[in-house]
Amino acid sequence: MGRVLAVIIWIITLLSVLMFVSGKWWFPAAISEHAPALDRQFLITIVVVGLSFTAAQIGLGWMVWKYRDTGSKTDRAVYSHGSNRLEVLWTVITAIVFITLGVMGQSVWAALRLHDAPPGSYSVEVVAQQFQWNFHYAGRDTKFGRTDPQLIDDSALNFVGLDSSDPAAADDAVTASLVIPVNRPVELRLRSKDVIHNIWVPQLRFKQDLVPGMEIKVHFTANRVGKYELACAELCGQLHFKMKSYMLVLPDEEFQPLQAMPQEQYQTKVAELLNKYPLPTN
Ligand SMILES: [Cu+2]
Repeated sequence: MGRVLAVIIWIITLLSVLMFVSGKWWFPAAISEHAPALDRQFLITIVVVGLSFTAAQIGLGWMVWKYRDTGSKTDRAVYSHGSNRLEVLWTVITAIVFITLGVMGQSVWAALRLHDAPPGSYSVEVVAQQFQWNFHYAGRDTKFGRTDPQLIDDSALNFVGLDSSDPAAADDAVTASLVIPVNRPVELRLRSKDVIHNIWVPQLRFKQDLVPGMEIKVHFTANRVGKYELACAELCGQLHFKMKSYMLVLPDEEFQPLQAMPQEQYQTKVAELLNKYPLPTN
């Protein structure tokens, strides 16, 4: 029985490794400037973790094989207190490996979150709520109209609490899809009206929490035109699964005219563009 168990452990290990090595199940094609650095870091991490996993499982199988019950009456169990030296050694090695991986990866993560968006970035206010996305655009004047939580009225479709008496609000648009220009840095100002949500577009290699009471600023540059699925990646309530939308990355000739459109025309045009672009196939 001991031998069978050892072989099963080795087979499961081999199949698990093959799943990754085959490349059949992998990320979708990336569409952002920072993606290659992130993917490189991910690959390093998965190789290091994969090697440790394989070594540990081969060792486990070998122990199961070696110390299996052979039916011999003279084989007696030995009690061991363990080895402090070994415990310290593998804890220190593990700590060094994981801290090194963390330090190597933090520059990509921090560049998009802790540094200010580059000048000339296109800004979008994102207001998440159970269970929908609201994207607030500044319009032609590039100035966001004043918003006030007191003015939020979902029944009147004022989801972000836009103050219509503010002149800067006159050309603002609020839609359920994220529309951004290609090859230009985009800054998102993330807020939530109720619980923690998470904005995630796998192709962007970007994922960030939206926390009530905080405005979190992040930025990135999308470099491929198209339509991509956008999901809430934080279990935010019973209808969490419905909290999905699309991100449109548009070329200049389609993006610029949108900026000049009043809210109603803007919505119609966005719906048209959402129909025009197919979802990526890889
Ligand atoms: Cu959510």
